[in-house]
Amino acid sequence: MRRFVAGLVVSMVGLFAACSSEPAAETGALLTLYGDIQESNRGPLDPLTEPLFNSFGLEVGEGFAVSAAQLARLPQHIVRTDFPAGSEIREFRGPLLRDVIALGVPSGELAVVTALDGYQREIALGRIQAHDVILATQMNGEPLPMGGFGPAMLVWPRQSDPALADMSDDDWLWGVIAIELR
Ligand SMILES: Nc1nc2c(c(=O)[nH]1)N[C@H]1C(S)=C(S)[C@@H](COP(=O)(O)O)O[C@H]1N2
Ligand SMILES: [Mo]
Repeated sequence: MRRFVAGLVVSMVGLFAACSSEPAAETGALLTLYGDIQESNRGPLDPLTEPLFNSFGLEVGEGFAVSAAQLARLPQHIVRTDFPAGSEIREFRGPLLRDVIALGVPSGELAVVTALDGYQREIALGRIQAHDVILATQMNGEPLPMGGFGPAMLVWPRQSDPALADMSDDDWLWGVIAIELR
């Protein structure tokens, strides 16, 4: 009995340790904000351990690493729309891009968004404020996969926001990994 109780205590401690491993997951960045931001939780780029940022020449000084858990805790929005343009309607879900960017407390007026294939777009913060563009992390109820649109994708509500009705797919970045504020 005593051995059983001891075993139970050990496994409960193990369970507690497993549960409390959340902070470690918190530090893994799904997305890195950098540039003109007033909030930071990480230091400058380490070329040896951040080869993709390094090869893209991203000038990460102080940065703000946003975890998947942090994105999931922001208010979630659903955008039903076609992507690529003209294809079937799919349901994208994730936080508003402006809420994500606000985590870093930006002071500039431009977001430079980088995807994992090196594709990059400059998007005025004014447009991000004016339109309910989301940083989607899910499509049709499933997390966005790597090799598909993952880990995250900019999705604009062009079906419901008349000002976006005719927009091209240029600013619909899939594979988003970093956003510089300028
Ligand atoms: N990461 C990433 N996102 C992207 C692109 C890209 O090359 N890389 N191309 C954009 C453009 S111009 C279009 S038309 C659509 C479809 O591009 P694709 O055929 O390269 O996916 O995705 C948009 N998002
Ligand atoms: Mo395009």
